[in-house]
Amino acid sequence: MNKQLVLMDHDGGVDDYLATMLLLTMEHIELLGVVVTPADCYVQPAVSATRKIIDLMGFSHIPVAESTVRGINPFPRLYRRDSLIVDHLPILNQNEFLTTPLVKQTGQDFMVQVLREAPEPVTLMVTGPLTTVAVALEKAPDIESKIAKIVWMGGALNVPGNVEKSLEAGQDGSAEWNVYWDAVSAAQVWETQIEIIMCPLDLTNNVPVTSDLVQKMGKQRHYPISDLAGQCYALVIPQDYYFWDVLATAYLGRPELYELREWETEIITSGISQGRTKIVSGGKRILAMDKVDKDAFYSYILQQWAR
Ligand SMILES: [Ca+2]
Repeated sequence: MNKQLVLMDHDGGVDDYLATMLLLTMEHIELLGVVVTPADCYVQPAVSATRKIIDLMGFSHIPVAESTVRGINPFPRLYRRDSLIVDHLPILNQNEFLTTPLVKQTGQDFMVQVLREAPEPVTLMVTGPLTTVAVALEKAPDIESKIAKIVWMGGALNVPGNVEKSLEAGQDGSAEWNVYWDAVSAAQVWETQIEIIMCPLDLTNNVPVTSDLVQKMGKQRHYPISDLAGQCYALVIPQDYYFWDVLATAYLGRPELYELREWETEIITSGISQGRTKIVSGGKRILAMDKVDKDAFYSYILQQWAR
């Protein structure tokens, strides 16, 4: 059986590492590399933690690349410092040396090269802003035909965004952070013909990280990956935390657990709704994950991390 080719582009938040850990357990997928976009993180510890996770999971042939793109609205420092914490978790620091390679090219150039060299179109699994994708497409428009689809954690369609009005002066609260970091790039990707399957807040709001589930990860502690997942979620359990990036990524493993729905949308790039994914008749047709079998999803991740 030919494996499905995937290139991951994450942005270094706690659930980005967990999404990477989930993707690496999927046997039908060949992961061609991981690009780290410098958004919800400090990029050096985020790149380092990513390489350590890939080492720990025994896939140290998979290259990691650091994207050097820029956003417009920085993520709050309180979110970004989680990258530093994860990079220092004891289970990720048992070895003297890192084996997983960090490529010399920038993440955006690496994305271009991987797509050009791939024998067939590649699925992009994006759990951060779309900036690296947009910059890669701008540098090399020919890669558009090598992108099978983009599965993306992003957007808020019929629910409020998560860019809080109190935090970001002048905003109306409709934007989701991955769009808001750089709505111009998201809009550029919207202008392409690439199929987009997005996991919006409409769905993730229904799938919280529960205390019960984190404790179940602990009960599987003889499995190092479940232990690491539980440690990561323990960090964020005082906040309202949802399976954002992990829920989006699980779609690649168990698409049958999801119902998709088509919408016509546009990205608002300026003004008080900057970063909003707005439903507009005549806009780009995208597919949004609309429903998920939550219990089956919870069981799936527990089972995948039991290793
Ligand atoms: Ca993310």
